[in-house]
Amino acid sequence: MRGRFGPAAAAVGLLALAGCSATGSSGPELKVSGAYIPQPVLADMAAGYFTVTNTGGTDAKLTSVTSSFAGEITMHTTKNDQMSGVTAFTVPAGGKLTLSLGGNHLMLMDLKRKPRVGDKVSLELHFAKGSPIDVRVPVKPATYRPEG
Ligand SMILES: [Cu+2]
Repeated sequence: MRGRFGPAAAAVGLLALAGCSATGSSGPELKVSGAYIPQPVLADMAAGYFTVTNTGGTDAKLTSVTSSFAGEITMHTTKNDQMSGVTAFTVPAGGKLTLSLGGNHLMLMDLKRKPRVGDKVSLELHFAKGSPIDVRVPVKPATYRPEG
């Protein structure tokens, strides 16, 4: 584990670029931003939110998220106030995938310990094609709401 980033780096904009485009430039170009985990009420379960922007010319598919911090991470969508698991999220070409409060989200289960404000949790985003993207996700107060 690396040391903590300073306060400036903790401010949302966690950027991670997809692996070098060895497969050509027409593929998905992905960027992850605004990632955060609200400090959970329960010790062994938390939600996760972020945005994936795709500036490439091909749709990308987020197929799973893993972390050494959580025994299991599932992807959920919310419809009519009911959440249900999904096997993949699409990041449309020229568009974005948004995971946000009340909508799409991650569920992190079997946590190694209770995340506290200021912690950073490493998530690995796996896509149908290309290299996984590593994101260092800050834990925010439960009342935190991202701008915009
Ligand atoms: Cu859920």
